[in-house]
Amino acid sequence: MPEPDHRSRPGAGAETGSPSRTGTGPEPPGPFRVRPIVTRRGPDPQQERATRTRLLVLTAAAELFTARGFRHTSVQEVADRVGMTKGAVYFHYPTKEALTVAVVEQHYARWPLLLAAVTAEGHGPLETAERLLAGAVLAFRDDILVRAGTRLQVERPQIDAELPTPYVDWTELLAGLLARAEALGELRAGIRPRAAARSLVAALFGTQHISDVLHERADIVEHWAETAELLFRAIRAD
Ligand code: LUB
Repeated sequence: MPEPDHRSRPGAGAETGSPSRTGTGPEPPGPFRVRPIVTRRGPDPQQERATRTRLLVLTAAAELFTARGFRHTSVQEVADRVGMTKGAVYFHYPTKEALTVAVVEQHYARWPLLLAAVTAEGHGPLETAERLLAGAVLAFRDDILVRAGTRLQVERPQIDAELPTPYVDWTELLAGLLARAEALGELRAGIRPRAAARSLVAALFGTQHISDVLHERADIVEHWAETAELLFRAIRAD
């Protein structure tokens, strides 16, 4: 473990790892589990500073991973980007793999926030699914941590770390919404919620990937609008 420099708090080794990994209790069921957070009696300025530092590091890493991928990004470059020593970065994330896992976890941490925002709009389940996917599309275009997490998932075979399992949480979430839509008579007869959920996830994954490769996602919104119209017309009852 490298020595922390002056930017880091000595004795805070237990904080290494991702910010969302601080809890140890059992995870509640359901997709996009939010890990429990250790609560404190009052604000801890050192803790807050460490959290801010980690976010800066993760954002810099996400920019580099998005542009160059895992293999062509070094911890030294991440450190240079945030004006820290490599040792200070290693203090928070002991390996490039730990940094990578933390970035991918931040990707998935975005979705509970989107889900809460869309759910608060109070639409029916099918409309909720449509709006969630439209919101995800904007994040694939604009959110550097989402973009980095997506590229890193594609590079899984090159990364010697256990990344969160991709695709399953979105499939679970959409299958649940479509099952509710079915119960309300909103689904076309014969449409199976889970099969339709898998198709939606595959379609969105494919759309964002193709748009990324061909146009750096500049056309993702239009392309997803086309595909979503086709798919939701197929699954919605007349
Ligand atoms: C989504 C990606 C990219 C699925 O859920 C995931 O893991 C995803 C990254 O791995 O697309 C499409 C909703």
